[in-house]
Amino acid sequence: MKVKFLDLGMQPIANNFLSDHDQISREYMYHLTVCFDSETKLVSLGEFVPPDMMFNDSYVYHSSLSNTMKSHFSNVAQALKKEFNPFSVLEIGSNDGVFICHFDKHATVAVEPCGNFAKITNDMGYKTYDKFWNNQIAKEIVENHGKQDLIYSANCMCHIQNLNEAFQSISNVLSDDGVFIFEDPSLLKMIERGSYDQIYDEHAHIFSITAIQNLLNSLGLAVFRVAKLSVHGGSNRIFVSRIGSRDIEPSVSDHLDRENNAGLNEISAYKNFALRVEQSKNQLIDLLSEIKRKGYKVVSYGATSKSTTVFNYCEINTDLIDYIVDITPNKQGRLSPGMHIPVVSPDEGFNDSVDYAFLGAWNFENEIVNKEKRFVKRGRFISHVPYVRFI
Ligand code: DWN
Repeated sequence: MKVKFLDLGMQPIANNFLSDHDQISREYMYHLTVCFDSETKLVSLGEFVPPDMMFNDSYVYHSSLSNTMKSHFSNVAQALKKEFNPFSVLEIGSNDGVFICHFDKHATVAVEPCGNFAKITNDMGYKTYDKFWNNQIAKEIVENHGKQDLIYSANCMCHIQNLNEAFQSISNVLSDDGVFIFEDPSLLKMIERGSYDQIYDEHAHIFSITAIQNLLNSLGLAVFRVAKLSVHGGSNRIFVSRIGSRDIEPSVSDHLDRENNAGLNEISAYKNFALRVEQSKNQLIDLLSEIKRKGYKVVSYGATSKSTTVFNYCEINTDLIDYIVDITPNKQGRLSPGMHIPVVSPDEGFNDSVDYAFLGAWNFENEIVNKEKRFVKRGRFISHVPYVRFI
């Protein structure tokens, strides 16, 4: 039975940065709610947005724009090559090629539904299918490239609404003793940190290991290792093989125990989380209002999908945040989804006139604080994770 535990109100498409009045007047909004399934233990959105409204030729998020993520993907690529020595590699959701660029072009194939990004990796020489991951493309890959020894996917499986089909298709493409490795935000970390902004249209599900194990087992697949990652506010890297083909390592039961102890298998933990989310909203509005009342200039740093959730849920607009700075060229010169806060480059907007900066990209706190040493001497960053505070 699915139980709704959180209501984040009407929300826009998190990465739909707007460039003109026509786009503003046609802006798509949907009701963002979150449910817990008491049988499968899966946490999912109450309403899904049609995938091609989110992932298309105008998609703006580039994984390689952060040094943290560039070295993260370089490290994982080296480690996987060393441990599994795969003959063939498939990446699902290859974005700008930040992971596959470490593999041999002739032994690697990718699937990426955002045409602008599929073009980048095709131009780099990696065969990339400009398609959503499903049964159909899985068949095409087996026909054209054979079964795959290593299937990797980062921050993509949780975007796929029909998980049964997605995992079944992976099983169909995986070679008999192949490994499927995927990483996505951790539900446990989200609950512990109160980081409700992990919830937006693209994140159709937030995974616990418990829910993933239930799903995969029913398809003849097993989780044999789980690694905790610090990226994206706390993620899990989940290692999967066919049931019986590898020993299950202690990290799996460690994670299952931790989730159980945190109450993730019961609805009450989610209801408590919802109360904390409401407190966080009130505290953030109070803090920003107080600073504004005193006449200070406040901007936001990082026009993230996460900050779309925060700003729309808390109804934070240009009364409280003057503008957002972000290094992504495709976001600059546009208005943020829903609240229509202007986005400019850090070179243009992050200058001595800024007193406070809300860290929309709080998951890159170290990288950004190190980069902005000059600001830190004078102004202050604000974060709402794990609670509303000055950094
Ligand atoms: O799964 C997803 C994750 C991986 O990325 C997607 N659904 C969409 C996206 O979510 P996000 O927008 O919340 O991701 P980030 O990685 O937190 O976005 C960081 C933003 O901050 C980017 O727009 C780049 C920007 N940035 C910046 O302006 N200066 C980042 C850094 C590190 C900087 O120094």
